[in-house]
Amino acid sequence: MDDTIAAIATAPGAGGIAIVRISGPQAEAIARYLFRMKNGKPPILETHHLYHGHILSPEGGIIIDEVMVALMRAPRSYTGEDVLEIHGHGGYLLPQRILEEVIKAGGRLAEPGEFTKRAFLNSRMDLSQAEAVADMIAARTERGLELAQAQYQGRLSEGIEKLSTEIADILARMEATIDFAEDTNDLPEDKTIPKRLQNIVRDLNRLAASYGEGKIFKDGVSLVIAGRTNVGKSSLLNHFMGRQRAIVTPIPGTTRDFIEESVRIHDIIVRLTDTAGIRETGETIEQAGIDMVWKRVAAADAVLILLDGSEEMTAEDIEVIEKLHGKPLIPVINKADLPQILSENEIFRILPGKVAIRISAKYGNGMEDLKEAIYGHFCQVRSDNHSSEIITHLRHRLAIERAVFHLCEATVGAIRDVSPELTVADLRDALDALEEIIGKTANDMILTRIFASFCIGK
Ligand SMILES: Nc1nc2c(ncn2[C@@H]2O[C@H](COP(=O)(O)OP(=O)(O)O)[C@@H](O)[C@H]2O)c(=O)[nH]1
Ligand SMILES: [Mg+2]
Repeated sequence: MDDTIAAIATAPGAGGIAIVRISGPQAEAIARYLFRMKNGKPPILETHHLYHGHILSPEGGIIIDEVMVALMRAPRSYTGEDVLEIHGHGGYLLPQRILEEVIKAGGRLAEPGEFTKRAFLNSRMDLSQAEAVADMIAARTERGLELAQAQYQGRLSEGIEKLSTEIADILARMEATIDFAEDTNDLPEDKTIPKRLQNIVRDLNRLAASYGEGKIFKDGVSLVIAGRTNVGKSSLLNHFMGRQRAIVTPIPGTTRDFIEESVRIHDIIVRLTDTAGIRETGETIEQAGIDMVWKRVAAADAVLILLDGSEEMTAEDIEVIEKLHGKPLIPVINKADLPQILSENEIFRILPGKVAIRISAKYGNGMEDLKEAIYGHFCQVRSDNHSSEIITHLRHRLAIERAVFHLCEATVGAIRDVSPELTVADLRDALDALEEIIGKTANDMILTRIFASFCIGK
């Protein structure tokens, strides 16, 4: 970390302002080298002040951009190092040219997430907070943002710290027992330990279980619209999009490729995929499209199975439904504007426990009900009670599950009164697992993986 990193911190493209961010020991020297005040003099930079002037190319003294610069001296900065921000005009080339000068002056191009990685390594935030920075940037729904912000503000860290402290306390007691036993052979047994361990396990299990919901809010869900040809799959996608996104014709086999678009239903993002209609076909291109449907279906969180209400169920419909066996299904009957032949009972017979929703993709009838059904499928209750803690990262869930495993072993050990040394080892492992979440024990590989998914300049 003794080099100085630099990157454009704002989104690329046309925009009012772009910021080049620099962090490291050379930050101030780079400012003094490239930046001149309006009177042509190099600046005397007070920390956390904005200065107006120019970035000049040192070789020819040519003005590259009119800018404001701010130096934030260590440790009071995002990374905990000296940080320089150059606020110039936005655009395709200007920020790039400033960055090039910064690199020539001794900076190095930052890797994705490297600023935040340094912030973590300098203890400006813990690892779960660093992850939340990326989540806040990526959030596309209010709920997703809210969860990211809570994590950034340290809510998860606090919960984990609290449970870790409890484990550490039990660990200390167990260790004392071991030492004591050596002296006197008289074990002052603590009967409350198994109960205390079970309480921790209960809290951790609750947290691990919240991942299902947390993931939905953070990453959204994928829903494939499947069905035989001509039931109205593309019409449905178009209705969701509010525009003519997919081609709709009365000719079966119109859609060959799949089309994926995101729509928002309340506070979740649903990635909808319109697919080729499933039928027997001798046509190579169409068959390739149909093969792809099954790949999409395999990866989807759920499948919306669309049927044509104006016709009897066909052998193809039944075949599609049979092939979808085991996949979470949302049955929908389309073309409700036409005289209806297909009954809900028939669906109920083939898909026990499922109630189909009747819509008209062409005219929009029943679309609100459908949205509620889709939402309800993924989030059991639409709660405005946001108080309970929710985790959104698989990494966190796996660490929690590992901690639970060791805590259960420790509990069994404590109850059966087996070797306290083994119980102590289990408690240590549980503690290690939990501390991995906040990065106290995270190794280089974990860090690399986490920060590689960040954007450059963050
Ligand atoms: N009457 C009626 N026709 C529809 C409805 N939805 C789709 N269609 C018609 O059914 C035909 C096939 O629609 P399309 O969306 O291409 O079906 P896909 O093959 O499943 O993608 C087109 O002629 C649509 O206009 C509907 O709700 N009502
Ligand atoms: Mg289609």
